[in-house]
Amino acid sequence: MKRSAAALAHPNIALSKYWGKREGGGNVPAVPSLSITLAGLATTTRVTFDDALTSDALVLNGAPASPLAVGRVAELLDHVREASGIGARARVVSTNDFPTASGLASSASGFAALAVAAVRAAGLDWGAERVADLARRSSASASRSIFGGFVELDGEITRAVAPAGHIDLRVLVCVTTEGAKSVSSRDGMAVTAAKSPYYSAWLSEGPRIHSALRDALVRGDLATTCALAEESALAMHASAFAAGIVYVSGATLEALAAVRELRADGVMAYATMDAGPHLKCLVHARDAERAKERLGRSPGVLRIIEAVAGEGARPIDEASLPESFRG
Ligand code: 2P0
Repeated sequence: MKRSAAALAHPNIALSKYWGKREGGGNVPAVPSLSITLAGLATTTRVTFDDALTSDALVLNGAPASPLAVGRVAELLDHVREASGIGARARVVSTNDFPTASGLASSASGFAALAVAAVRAAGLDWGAERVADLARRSSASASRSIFGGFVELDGEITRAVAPAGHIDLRVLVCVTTEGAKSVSSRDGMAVTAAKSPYYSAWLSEGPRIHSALRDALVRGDLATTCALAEESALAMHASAFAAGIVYVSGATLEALAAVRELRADGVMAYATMDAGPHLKCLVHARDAERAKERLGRSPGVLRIIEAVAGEGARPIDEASLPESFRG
């Protein structure tokens, strides 16, 4: 017997950052975070539980995935099997319509789409909070992609804070390399927690910045929200830096200088960076063209992807999928 479902999810970018995990397991973040779910870019995933399979299988962007990736997917599927009583292994086919090395976390949209598709394929009637909790266990940032607009992850709880149209924010992703990142977020945060003399400072600063940012966002204060986002990113990177974890490159710092130049010229532009060298410029929609022009001239910026807030992860009609998702 076969049971299948498909889902689509968008990546998200944290304005206040998650960096570090609580002790005790369960992949619970040590600090709260708040992100923007992006429109336009998407992961599409189909899950088929099939009694004929002897093990879980994963095809990622058209090719069989590594054993490590299959293991992480199998872990999420195990939670779904346990909750539903389904014993069958599953075939998972997943495709990103954006380049994996674009600096947009594909694990966030990937595990969000997987969670929605797996829960539906298993026939479980779960609300978004429960699906987000399932996604969080595999990759904490993925829980935020379950919801649209502006989304908070606080401990084990993920919730929508404001809808996509709440503020007129544009995110300019300045792609600085086409290669994969050198240290995963998971490893980077573990090393930071173990070795950084500033990790304890991050654990007290992160939540303070987060709560001020959340308040600014809720009252629609775009400038303060973006200023605090830059503060959060720099504090996170400073704590990692002190443990020898360096995600920025020369191109990132050149782009950061360009963002500050824009600001000196009166443009409300701020920067954020994640576990890789790509800088994301946060800017009001009216200044997006001017910021793109300036950042496009920054040495090492290969191209710029302009993104706006979008919807949360959702089931899609399997009949609309191309042939490559069948089998
Ligand atoms: C975030 N980042 O809040 C932070 C800020 C990057 C920097 O990639 O170990 O991939 O799977 O829970 O969700 C979050 O790391 O880490 C992340 P795991 P995840 O977006």
